[in-house]
Amino acid sequence: MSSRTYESRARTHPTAIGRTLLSLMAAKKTNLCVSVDITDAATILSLLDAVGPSICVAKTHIDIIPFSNSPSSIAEFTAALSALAEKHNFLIFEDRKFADIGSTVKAQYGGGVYNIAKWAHITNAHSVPGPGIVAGLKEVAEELGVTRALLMLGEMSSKGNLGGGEYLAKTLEMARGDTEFVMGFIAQCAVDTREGEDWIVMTPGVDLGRKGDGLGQQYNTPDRVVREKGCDVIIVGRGIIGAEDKVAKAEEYRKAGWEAYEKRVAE
Ligand code: BMP
Repeated sequence: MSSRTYESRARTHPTAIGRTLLSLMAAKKTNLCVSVDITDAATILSLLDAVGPSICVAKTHIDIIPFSNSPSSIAEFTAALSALAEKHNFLIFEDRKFADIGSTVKAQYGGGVYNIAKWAHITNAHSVPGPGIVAGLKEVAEELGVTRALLMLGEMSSKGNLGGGEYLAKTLEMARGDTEFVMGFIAQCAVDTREGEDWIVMTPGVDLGRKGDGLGQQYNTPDRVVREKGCDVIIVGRGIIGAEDKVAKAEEYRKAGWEAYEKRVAE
């Protein structure tokens, strides 16, 4: 696990998006990614405008939004989302979990109805299909001339998932094939790092109170995942979006995540 500060890693991270992310985390003192798993587009936008100062990343599942209310078009929503990211200095992560061959993910990432590559700085992919998935996604970013980064799913938070261990080790090997595009992992712990490597680990399954959700989700505290397990970014969904005072709750998670990080680099 890294005892280096986000600031120092921001200067040397091999991916451009990684450098941007680590640097804004240090500037805003936040390692909190809010997962806006909400089906109403306008509610997502107003929530992000309110919690924007507390977060480093906004994670979306754009395919859960029916776009039946205002904003009623995907383009209008993604433009407003991008404007909020600019205004509050956070990055957008579309949690698409690509899982197909290179040629198919190219079409899914670059086109379709969502045009994910046009507005999401970060997306993620399963390693099951092999390295062609990384190459396919990267080609989209290159063809569009945009700076993008990928997280590989190495281990999930849910009970009984097949990740971790050998699977994570093989995913890490795959990530090593493109250190300029793959910025890190979705995982529950820091990954084995060779001299000169730096992987950003973003971790879902974080809650300050609950242990699970009855559908397999498993939660750990910010202290456990950041200080003890060496993860870099906490991903919190229902812990924030389900709270009465979402702004106060986001601040509570930001503080908990930041304190855990400060302890880790001091240890
Ligand atoms: P919540 O904090 O409400 O449990 O939400 C977690 C979010 O993170 C969901 O959007 C889910 O899709 C995502 N996620 C996860 O929970 N576990 C993983 O291993 C990977 C995920 O992307």
